[in-house]
Amino acid sequence: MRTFFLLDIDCFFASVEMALHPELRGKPLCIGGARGDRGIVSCPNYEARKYGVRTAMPLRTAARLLGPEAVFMPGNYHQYDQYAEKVMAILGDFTPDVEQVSVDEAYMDVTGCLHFWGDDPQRMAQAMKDRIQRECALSVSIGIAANKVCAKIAAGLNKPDGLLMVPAGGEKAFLLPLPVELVPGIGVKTFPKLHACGIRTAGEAMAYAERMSSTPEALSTTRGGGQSPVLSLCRYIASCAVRCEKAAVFHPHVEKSISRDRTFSRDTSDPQYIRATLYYLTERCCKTLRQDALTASTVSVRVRFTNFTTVQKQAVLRAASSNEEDIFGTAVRLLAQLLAPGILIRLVGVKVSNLRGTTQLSLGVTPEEKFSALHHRLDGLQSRYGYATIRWGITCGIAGRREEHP
Ligand code: DCP
Ligand code: MG
Repeated sequence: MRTFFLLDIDCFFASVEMALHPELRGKPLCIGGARGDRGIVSCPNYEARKYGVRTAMPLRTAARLLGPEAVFMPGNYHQYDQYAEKVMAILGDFTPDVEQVSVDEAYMDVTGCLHFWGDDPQRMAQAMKDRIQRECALSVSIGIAANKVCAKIAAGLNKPDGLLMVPAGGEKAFLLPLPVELVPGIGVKTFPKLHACGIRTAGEAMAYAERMSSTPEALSTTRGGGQSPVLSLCRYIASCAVRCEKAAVFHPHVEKSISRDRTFSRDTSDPQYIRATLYYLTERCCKTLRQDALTASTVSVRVRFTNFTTVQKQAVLRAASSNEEDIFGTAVRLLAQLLAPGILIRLVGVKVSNLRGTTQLSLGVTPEEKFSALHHRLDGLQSRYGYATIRWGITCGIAGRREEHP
């Protein structure tokens, strides 16, 4: 039997700003841009959430909901990275088994360390919360359970400043009444499929999985060769009701494309600046490809003009790749076909698709393999020390500007 923690920092970006500027505490605060900017809110604090402001809402809508008292800030991403690193280092003092899964979130397997805390997971979690509060002035929420999924749900249920433990053996009772939307790892597009089968709660999904297991359909396969997606999801949910490591977060969807785009803070026709932004966005796509051991064989570029008309061009690469040299080379040719001198644009974006896994062994001999090795090294350095530590010259023109942040 194992014990997992999931720790998530409460309204992360806003909390860092409140830690750095305590006078902001108690006021509605939105990170993402100035009040009148065209972008979106990346993080509202809990005071702003009381007014209905949510992540990804346009800044102008948030400004309308919040009134003049609210504070808007563009965000200082370098500081956020540093705070996240500090928090992760603290977690490492409690257990060697820390798996960071997003900028402000980590799973921990604390099974082997519980004896230091009198075998009391809640005592250990409280000590972790206290230390992060004392050393970083950040509040976090922790979920505790015998599997990762229940730990993650528990962390989310009691936010902010939460500490919720699912008692060992109580996983099923905990999950039964919860809406399926709270089970992590299920894509939003799947919910209607579950609803169409009359499944709205985790309990209903478990019952469906059990019912189907004793029917011939369970043994039959769909045309794709696997079991029906609804049944596989229900089985996944049922697996979360047991105490085991296997109920790890589910990833039912293989990504079909990866895209990144950027709305400029001011419309621009500056070709160098647009090119630099396109390179930066291509880099973001390539990093994701490399991280997931994928290559892409199709590239498309999208441009939106001041009047909101959007145009797009697509091309197939000579060979599937995850290297900027290949993908940007094609993307920049497509961009040239979409831009006209002096014409202002408000957005540029790049998408890579036709993805497949990389299985070939790289020997580092061909130029492509050498570039690939170089990019992996750079990815490692940038993720450890920050993007600005080492960068390609072409992106220097956007250094420190909002366009630079993913
Ligand atoms: N973030 C972002 N855009 C998104 C989602 C998140 O820029 N679409 C950033 C801002 C968040 C940070 O990532 O502060 C962490 O994301 P979370 O989902 O953990 O959200 P918060 O920490 O803001 O809130 P919560 O208290 O719900 O964890
Ligand atoms: Mg968070």
